[in-house]
Amino acid sequence: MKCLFAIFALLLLSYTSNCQPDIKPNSVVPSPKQLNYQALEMVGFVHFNMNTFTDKEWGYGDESPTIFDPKKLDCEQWVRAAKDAGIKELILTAKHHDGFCLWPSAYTEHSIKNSPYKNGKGDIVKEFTEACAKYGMKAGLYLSPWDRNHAGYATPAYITYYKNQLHELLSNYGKISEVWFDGANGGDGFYGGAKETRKIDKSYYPWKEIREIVYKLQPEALIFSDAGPDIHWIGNERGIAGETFWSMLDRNKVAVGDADTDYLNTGDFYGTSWVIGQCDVSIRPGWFYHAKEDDNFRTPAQLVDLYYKSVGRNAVFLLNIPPNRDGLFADKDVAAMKKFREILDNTFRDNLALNAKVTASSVHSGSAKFAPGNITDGDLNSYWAAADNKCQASLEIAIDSTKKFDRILLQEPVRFGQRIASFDVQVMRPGGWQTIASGTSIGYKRLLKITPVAGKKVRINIWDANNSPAISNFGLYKAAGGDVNQ
Ligand code: FUL
Repeated sequence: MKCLFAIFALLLLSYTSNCQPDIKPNSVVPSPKQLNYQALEMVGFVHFNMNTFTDKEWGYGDESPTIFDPKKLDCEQWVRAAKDAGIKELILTAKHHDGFCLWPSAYTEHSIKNSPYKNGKGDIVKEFTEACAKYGMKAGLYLSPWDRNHAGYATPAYITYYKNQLHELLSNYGKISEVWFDGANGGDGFYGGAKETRKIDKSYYPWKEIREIVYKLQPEALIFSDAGPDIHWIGNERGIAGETFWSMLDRNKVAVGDADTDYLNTGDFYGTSWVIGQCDVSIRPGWFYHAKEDDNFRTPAQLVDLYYKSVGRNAVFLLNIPPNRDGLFADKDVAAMKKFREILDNTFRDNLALNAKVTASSVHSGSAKFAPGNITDGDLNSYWAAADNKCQASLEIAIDSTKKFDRILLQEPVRFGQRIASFDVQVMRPGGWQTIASGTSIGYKRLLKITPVAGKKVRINIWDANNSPAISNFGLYKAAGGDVNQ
């Protein structure tokens, strides 16, 4: 009987807490597709095109298609290596600034159809998207707005051409998850033989119409550019987000190819649109493969550090791996990526705070739905929230005093907006509370590196927030070998 009563009470409690409305969201929140994208954490870039064969970073546009011939091209090798590194989406340079197209576009002769690759019958965009589909990898495409080959560049004719190419790419290759619009634009080039400098101004590209094409043909795709609207550049090509990073931006303050890099690097606490920050960086010095850089790639430890400085600061990590002239990722790059993932997995395998008891200075409506213990239950969907009128609160987490930790993880339930603006973390030492870390923004994920410490309680103090604070996940970890403080 007693048992039946307990079961009934539990059911009632879970029913009433499920019925409880969520906390009031901020006025700026992510779209469902942005929420999913942020949770990918890590995406990959594949810079592979004419430059791979000319040893350049920016081709002039007069390169002959006859030199494009990757003899062992295997897009599945790229996808498998990316998957092993924890990459969830790959973005291919279908066309870079030199204008050469990796698919047999109907609108130009400057493409793979005039190359020796598969006797002109090849289509690398097709091979790439099929390989992605086979392994459950999302596929994205980079279609450079700047085209140093096209005779009509800087005139309306090129805009028509560009839109036609977008139509081809977004209609014929299945689901495309991201379209990447680069900001580099206008300058000297071949331009159909004119060999001159062509400048364009901000009004040249009809961005609104271009975005409409993307959303019409691929409604679930996200658009990247300096100005979003879904994902924005982080303001440097080193893969590093600002120590403080807001997922909000004032989109009136940014434009493709003309944005304040400091602004992009921190986002905007007062921003009126949700735009995810994306940290792009190459595993090698160049974006494209150069044999002379074969011994100059980022070490696993450096890649792990970049993960802390991108994902660990509320942004998404975009790592470029350039295939070589055979059309394959270099073995050394693959090994470094694999080791990188191993180190991360080892560090974040055991959460010392998992299932720990938690108390809070304030709990929204006193309901179990917002219970402090939700931050250590291992479920990203459940969350603790303070009462509506509070912008400050603290939580105490009981932990095993014998175990040292040196990594702290905090996550906000960002579907309600990014709220916390200042916090610190303390540990109970024999002499009292000792502050071990402090920070500003949290967002989707905040990772903190500290010197190893142990204690029987940890306290999170939230000092400032733009709405009642909420946390969905908290973790304490011990760094694995290769995960170093830098
Ligand atoms: C830049 C381009 O100019 C580089 O070549 C590279 O594609 C990088 C990811 O974006 O703006």
